[in-house]
Amino acid sequence: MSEDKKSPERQDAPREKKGFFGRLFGRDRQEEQAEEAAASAPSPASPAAEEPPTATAEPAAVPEPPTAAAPAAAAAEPDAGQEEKAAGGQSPPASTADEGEPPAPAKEVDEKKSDQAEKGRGGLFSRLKSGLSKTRHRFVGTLDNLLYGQKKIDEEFLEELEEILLTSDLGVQTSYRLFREVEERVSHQALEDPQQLRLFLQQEIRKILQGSERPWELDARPYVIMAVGVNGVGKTTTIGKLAAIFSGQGKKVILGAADTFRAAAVEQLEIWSERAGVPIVRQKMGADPAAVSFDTVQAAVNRQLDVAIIDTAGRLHTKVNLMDELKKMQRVISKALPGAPHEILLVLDANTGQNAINQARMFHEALGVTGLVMTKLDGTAKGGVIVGVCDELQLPVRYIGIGERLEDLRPFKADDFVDALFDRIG
Ligand SMILES: Nc1nc2c(ncn2[C@@H]2O[C@H](COP(=O)(O)OP(=O)(O)OP(=O)(O)O)[C@@H](O)[C@H]2O)c(=O)[nH]1
Ligand SMILES: [Mg+2]
Repeated sequence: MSEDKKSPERQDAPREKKGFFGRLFGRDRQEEQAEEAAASAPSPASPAAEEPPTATAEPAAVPEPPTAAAPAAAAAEPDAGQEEKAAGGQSPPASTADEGEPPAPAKEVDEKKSDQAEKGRGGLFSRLKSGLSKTRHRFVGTLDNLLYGQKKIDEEFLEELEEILLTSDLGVQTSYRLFREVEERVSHQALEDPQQLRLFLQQEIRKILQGSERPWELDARPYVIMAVGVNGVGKTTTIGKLAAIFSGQGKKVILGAADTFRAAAVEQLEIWSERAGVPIVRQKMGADPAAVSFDTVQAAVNRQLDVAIIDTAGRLHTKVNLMDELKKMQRVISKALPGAPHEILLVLDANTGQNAINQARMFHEALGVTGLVMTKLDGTAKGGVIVGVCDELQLPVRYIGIGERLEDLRPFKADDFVDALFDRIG
């Protein structure tokens, strides 16, 4: 921690921070409690108990056999209607020139620079920029206010910077690390100009995010993806969009409606399956999610499909029994196809701020998450949390969600993200 390096005047800062952290974590707990209350209301206590035993497609060797399984043949066939074009295209490579250039002093210069960036990247970048506008205002906007007219980096400036970093939702650990690095450079006179500091932070955040931009190779056939995450983060929507994207790339996709807690959840996935023109495996409400997963994978194998994507119920990471059920699904899937699931895709909602970091830790610990999707970056000022998640978890971010439209699920490009985030606010 940075306290040991501080001057006596700055010894007050930790006390302030304690109050600040108290508020921070208090808020997260409230959010968790609200989630818990919302989640516990509609879910039947034990879906498996409601399911009458029928002939099962599951091999006897499975340790915790699902109680029921409709045959894979019961899966709905592809619906030809309403197919949407997938937004599978990647953004053009982003410029990383920002860090090497002196910061533009005047607003006109900023706008010109921004216009040039637009031309190079087209409308996708501008959509990302507008999606990230709330986060940009909260973090970079506040930072720019601090930097405005500032000639030198002094104690007072550093204190304000520390506060900005901590309130930016980058995550406590990441904020402290970045702040310590700034302090270190300032104390060695390696960072003297406040404008250099903007470039330094931009560069550090870029490095963190670049570590999580890794190619997603679907290196098995069928490639089985199990989407997990707490209630309402956007799992089903993301699965639907992914189905359309993969299908648009010529891959044969099947969906598994293993969120059997709510009838509406199956219907929601069915609508997406129709839109994407891909089949879906489903059973009635309350069926064993592991059985649905098993059937989905078996159908993908039998029909020689490329990708199977399995939806799961919104789980509270604090409820161990629910996490156990996800583990059971994982085991059952591996019985249907050794090596599967190939991807445990954790969906996180940027609105949950730093709580997303806790969720990522818990899910990773329990299931071994292999990839992330960060949704709803458009409606929140807390999008900085993606930096904390990447820094602490070091997991690949596959896609980001910047809106409800199909094309708003975008492959994660660290350079585009950082450029959009640090774009000067006109
Ligand atoms: N603005 C915005 N809304 C999104 C995004 N992704 C998902 N949503 C919305 O978030 C809401 C919840 O999405 P779902 O896909 O139902 O979430 P879920 O995780 O499956 O929820 P449960 O099944 O209840 O656990 C829906 O209204 C989606 O349209 C996004 O990137 N931006
Ligand atoms: Mg859902």
